[in-house]
Formats: sequence, structure tokens, C-alpha cells
Amino acid sequence: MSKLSKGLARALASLAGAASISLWLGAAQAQIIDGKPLDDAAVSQMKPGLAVIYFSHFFRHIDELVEWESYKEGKPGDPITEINYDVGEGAVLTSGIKNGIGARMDGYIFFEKAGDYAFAFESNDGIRLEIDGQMVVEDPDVHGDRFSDIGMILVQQPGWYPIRMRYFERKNTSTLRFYWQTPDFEGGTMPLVPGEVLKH
Ligand SMILES: [Ca+2]
Repeated sequence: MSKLSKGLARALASLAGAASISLWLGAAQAQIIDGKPLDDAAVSQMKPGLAVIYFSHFFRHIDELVEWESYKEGKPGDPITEINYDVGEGAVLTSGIKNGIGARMDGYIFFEKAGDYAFAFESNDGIRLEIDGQMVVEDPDVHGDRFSDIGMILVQQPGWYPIRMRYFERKNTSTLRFYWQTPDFEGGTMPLVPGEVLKH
């Protein structure tokens, strides 16, 4: 994505009445999700929210967290359900830790229908989202509260698909909000991704 369109996506995402996002999305490149969704037997075994592993370090970039994971074990935390955190200087996600923490969240996300889905974050600090093994959207470095670009996917078959999210908070305040737009979206602000579509 060019610098100009990146700026445009941010500006649109931050508009309160963001009906204009729909216009923008028509021009964005969707990644095609053409893997097989999870089978029914596996779905019946799943628990609410995303599983999470925490890594204690003052990260500066998501790539650094990925590298850290390759030789550190990390510490599991309570699952992450609705991703709607604006905690100021408080504890990050379910870690109980306020600063210098990275999180890798894994599980499945439910797409009720085939069609176009869009995703965006409000984050402080870095975030990266992968769905079915494909990188969809990221804002991977140290920054204050801001909106990410919008990432789009085209789901060919409804069902549950693997989702992986990496996030870190370096210091001071932290924020993480996860928004989407489903094929039924009728305009307005992008809603939060509801907790019930995330399992592990
Ligand atoms: Ca911060």
C-alpha cells in the first residue's frame, strides 16, 4: 500500500461517521481465504476466546517478538475474549503486567458468510494480524494510540479459520481494539469484533 493510501485509510478509519470506508474498501486488495474451515468435531471442542502466551521484554517491533518466541517459552495467560482494551497505564490484556510485555494470541475466528471482511485496529503499541496463515493488517512498531490501515480478506467458504495476533506494549499507556466489517455491513463506524466469534 502506498504512503498516500495508508494515510487515507487511517484518516477514514478515524472518522466518526465512517460511511466513506465502504467507498474506500472497493479499491483495496482483498486476500483470498481459500483454505478449509475447521470441521464440526473440532469446533465442538473449542473454548471461548483466544489462547494467549506472554513474553516479558521491552519490544520495539513485532518482528522482535517473533524472534523472541523462537528461543523463549513465554507464560500462558487467561484467554482473550472481546478485544476492547483502553487501560491507560494499567495492566496489559490478561497479563497483570503494565509495561514491557508481548502477547501472541491464537485460535479461530468465525465467518458466518462467504464474502468480503475488513479488519482494523486501534493500538498502542504494535500489532499484527494473520488469518489462515496470511498477514492481513499490521501496525508493528512503537506508537501512541492510533488506527491501523484496513486489511481485507475474501472468504470463500463460511466457517472457523485460524487466527493469530501478536501485540506488544513497551511503556506508558496501552490500547488494543479490534474492529471489523462483515459482508452485511450497512455503513457507519466499524464495530468491534464480538467476543463470541473468537475461540481456541
Ligand atoms: Ca505504550
